[in-house]
Amino acid sequence: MPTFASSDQIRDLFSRSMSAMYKTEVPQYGILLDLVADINRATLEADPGLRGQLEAADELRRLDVERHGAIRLGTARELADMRRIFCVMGMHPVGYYDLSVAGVPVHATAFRPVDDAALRNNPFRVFTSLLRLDLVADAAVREQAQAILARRAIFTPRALELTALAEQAGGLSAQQAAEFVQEVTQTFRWHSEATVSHASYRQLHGAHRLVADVVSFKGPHINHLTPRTLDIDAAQAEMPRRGIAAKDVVEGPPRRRHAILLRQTSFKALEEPIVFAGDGADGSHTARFGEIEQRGMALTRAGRALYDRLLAGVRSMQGAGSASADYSERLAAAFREFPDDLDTLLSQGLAFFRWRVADADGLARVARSGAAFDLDALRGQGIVAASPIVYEDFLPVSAAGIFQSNLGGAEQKSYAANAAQEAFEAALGAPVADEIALYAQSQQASIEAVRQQYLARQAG
Ligand code: OOG
Ligand code: NI
Repeated sequence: MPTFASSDQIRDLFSRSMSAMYKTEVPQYGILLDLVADINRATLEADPGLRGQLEAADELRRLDVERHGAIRLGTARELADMRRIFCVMGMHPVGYYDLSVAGVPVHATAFRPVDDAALRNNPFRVFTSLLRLDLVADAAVREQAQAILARRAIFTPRALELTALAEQAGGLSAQQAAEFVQEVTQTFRWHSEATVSHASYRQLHGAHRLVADVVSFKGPHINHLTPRTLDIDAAQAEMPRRGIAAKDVVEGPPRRRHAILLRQTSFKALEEPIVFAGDGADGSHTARFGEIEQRGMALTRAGRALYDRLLAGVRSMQGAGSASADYSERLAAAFREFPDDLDTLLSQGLAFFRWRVADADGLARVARSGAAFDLDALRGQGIVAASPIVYEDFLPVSAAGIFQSNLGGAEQKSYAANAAQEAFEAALGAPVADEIALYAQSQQASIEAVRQQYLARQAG
């Protein structure tokens, strides 16, 4: 039996490799990393309770390596190969995001680890969009884009070879894994030479800026990498102090005592010089930016429905990214309806929790008394504890806001709501997992583990 590098190890290597590359490509990203590290350190020092909570949930370890990236692919074939490659790193497609409702001609999934141990190790995730040429009205542009995309190969031959090898052999050796990571990283590099002429670029751009971004280059450059902060409002305030212009509003829910889902802010995409093909004309393109996020607890279907309803009252999908001056007050006012204490969130079934034994002696005492297993009673006595499960996914309205703040306010195409999950899954070559079902499983597994300990004490 050969020894394989674990998928956790490969993912960790890959996320570090991408981070190192993006730091040299976009120096502002390095500034964001330092800023987030400083704020996280200060937040933990000021709030020992939070530190203890994160430590108990074994979440402190992953904080420094935690980030997500985003890429935009052009064809079904690219997406299907991407799925195979991410699978080697233990990253699987979770969730379906339809961005057409927000005027962006893509749909997407998030590749991420799905099991608890892998998430604790390194939760690296990549928001992966697929261009939808079917939403481009101009047939000539559509065909031109298709023809250009059909000619390109975004993965190196060696990356695909090593992927096939991993699939056949069931893994990669440490040496192969290092080579694999290096090869795959190449795909996401920035190319300052476009593969199309300036005239073609302008045509593609006319259809939608996203079309130009996906079609005009050799490959899908990583367009941002996002570290996780423990206090996004502090991060937002610190960005201008370090010479970075933050977008106006923080996406997602308002600030709360107990954070839910995901809050995000970003700085605008850089205008970068491009040399075009054929005519050799100089021009520029804006695609790459920086983002910071704060993660809160995962919500149940009921909790998510409440979130979506409250958010929709404040902001429509169409208006995402262009918020009015009193937006944060209106947001805060709307969310007063969303309970902000853990007991209520738990008892009303609004959020997911991970259960654990907090007092093993107490558990043994109650178990031996012959009482039937009663989770709520045990929690009431402080014998078991429940802490919120972190939200590992993305939010479509926020993603739309992020896309739009980087497309410039002028870009406001509207497409009819047009979810096409089946077509996406056909392109992907696999179904996407339902993220809410994953959180429910994880909660259930934690309850089952507590119950097993209880039964073992009862028997022993
Ligand atoms: C992806 C935007 C979505 C997020 O954090 O919601 C995203 C993109 O711009 O390609 O990364
Ligand atoms: Ni992002």
